[in-house]
Amino acid sequence: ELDVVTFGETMVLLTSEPMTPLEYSSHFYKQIGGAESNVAIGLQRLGHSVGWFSKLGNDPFGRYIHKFVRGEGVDTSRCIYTDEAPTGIFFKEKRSSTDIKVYYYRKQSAASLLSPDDLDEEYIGRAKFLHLTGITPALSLSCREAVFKAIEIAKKYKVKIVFDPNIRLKLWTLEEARPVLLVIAAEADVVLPGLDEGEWLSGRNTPEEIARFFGNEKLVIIKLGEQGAYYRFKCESGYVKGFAVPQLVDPVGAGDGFAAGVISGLLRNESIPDVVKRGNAVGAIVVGINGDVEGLPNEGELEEFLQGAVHHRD
Ligand code: KDG
Repeated sequence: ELDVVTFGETMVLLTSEPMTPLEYSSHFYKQIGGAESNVAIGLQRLGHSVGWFSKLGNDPFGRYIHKFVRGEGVDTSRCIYTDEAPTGIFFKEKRSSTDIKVYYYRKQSAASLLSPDDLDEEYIGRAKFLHLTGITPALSLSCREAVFKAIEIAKKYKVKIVFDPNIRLKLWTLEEARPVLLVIAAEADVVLPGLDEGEWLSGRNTPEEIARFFGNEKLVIIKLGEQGAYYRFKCESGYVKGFAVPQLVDPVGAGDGFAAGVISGLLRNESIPDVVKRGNAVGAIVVGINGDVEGLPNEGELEEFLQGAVHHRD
């Protein structure tokens, strides 16, 4: 019995030497990154049971990703290996903690071959939540179909859908992305856009208007970075202040940490403001540490942070 199931592309992440342009970096740190596995690992560390799957290349990087995610305790039993394509990789160039660029080498990767046939209906159907991101439908047509099949399964088994739009303009244009992401958002029970994503998708520009655009029957949480987040669910709405970030080291992965915190709060049946606070807290912790998953806190670390935390000043 899993609390959460998620799927999508995880890549080997090669990070250049600190403050060194990629072009001049001779050494690279090998890590992993992928929005969905980041969320899966975050939730697992917070004590929940999670399943993550992908299509991996039958190569050393595919096996490395599989072992890493499994090593965190995430159920990877539905991962599939293929000989048809290699595991995707990406590079992170850190010129400073605020100037970070990523370079993808993922076109026609193993994960882009994921298709509806790769989904185990019962496996998804038994979960409490299905977590989806807007990255997967951008990877290929078959990936997009897999996302829609997963939504169908979730509806059939009454699994709640959490959707993070995660718009990646290196993968598709806004014009291509918008209609697809809006359909997924409409099917979701929980939608977690950043403010700019909310603006792009809705054409509106305040958190209140954006949340209203997505509808009244779902929990919409608009991420506002250090300022925290705005939520709306039926007739409940409000701002939840963010936390002061002691040291901004690497903002990549903050949104995934936020999603893990939110889903964790929902699984614990917390009040909506507390759910949002938990998302804010995990996001704030993640940005203080290098890497996409390295900073995700375990339960004790999150409790400690929440007890000693200082709110962000306006
Ligand atoms: O949210 C962080 C992700 O963007 C990163 O881990 C890599 O999944 C990734 C992507 O497609 O950008």
